Amino acid sequence: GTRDFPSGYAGYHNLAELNAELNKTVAAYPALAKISSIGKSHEGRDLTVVKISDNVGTDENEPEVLFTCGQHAREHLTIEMCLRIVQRLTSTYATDAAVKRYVDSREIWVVANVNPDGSEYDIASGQFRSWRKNRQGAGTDLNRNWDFKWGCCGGSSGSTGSETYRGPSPFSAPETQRVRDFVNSRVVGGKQQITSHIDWHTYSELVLWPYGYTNADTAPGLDADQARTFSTLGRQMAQTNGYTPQQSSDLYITDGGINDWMWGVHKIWSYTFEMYPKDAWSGGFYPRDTVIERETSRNDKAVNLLLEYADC
Ligand code: ING
Ligand code: ZN
Repeated sequence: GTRDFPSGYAGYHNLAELNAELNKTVAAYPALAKISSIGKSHEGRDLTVVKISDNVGTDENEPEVLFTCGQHAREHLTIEMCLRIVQRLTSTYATDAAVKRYVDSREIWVVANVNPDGSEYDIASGQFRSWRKNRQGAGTDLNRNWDFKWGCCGGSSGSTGSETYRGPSPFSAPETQRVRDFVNSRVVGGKQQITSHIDWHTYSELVLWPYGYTNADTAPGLDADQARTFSTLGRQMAQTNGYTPQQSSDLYITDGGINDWMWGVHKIWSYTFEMYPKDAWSGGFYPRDTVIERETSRNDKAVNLLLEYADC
């Protein structure tokens, strides 16, 4: 990118650069990729979704997979991850037999920046503000604003100034509303078409799965078989990227998180990936742009695995 960022970060895409890249990809592969708005952020920026599929203009009866990035403003490497997913699934379609199979047999949705107000604020004027929340008032933690066990269990805060402020009510944030409405719109004939999902975060190198609100392995709506499936696929994906796999409440309790809503409400196999680095000493939320290629391609196999199992 060309924006005003401290040196060593120009390889990251700000919002305008992200949109330019996504538009470029759609222009280069119009039969495979399509971009649309799912509505506006609090400050009026478009939230966009890229659809990738063969016959991309047609709603086919195929399993659907969702990737979401950037719920948290300062986690810029995740934006690069979603951008890579879009670029890889289109540019290698003609040469990678597995990619062709996924694109032909699934409908893949990528929301590359769920919190554009926050990410733009985080880097405005060449600053790294380490901003996490959206830009509504003092900011809401979008990943505590989802309406499943919202605020139930000490895994979020009711104080506006807190980094994990859950908002005054579930879905009080326009950004979570828009993604909710999009996911709800994929219910066709009473059946949710989206079967699987990864929400990308940084950092710690983890693969996490529901529930986040309770330490219990099983809970209403999550039986032992389902918990085993979450764990099996989670561990399999973690084997490909070297991340540590665990139920998300083993990290810490969260309530109102996106994965719990995706599973609790829609029975979508929903994971959180915490990307590079493993610890604060390797750049924390701001690793140099020299790692982007290595650390996003590191997840190619895990993404393929999720796409592979999306018909389960
Ligand atoms: N971490 C996630 C967070 O929202 C997480 C971790 C996600 C825990 C989902 C449990 C469930 O706090 C970061 N870095 O945002
Ligand atoms: Zn995060």
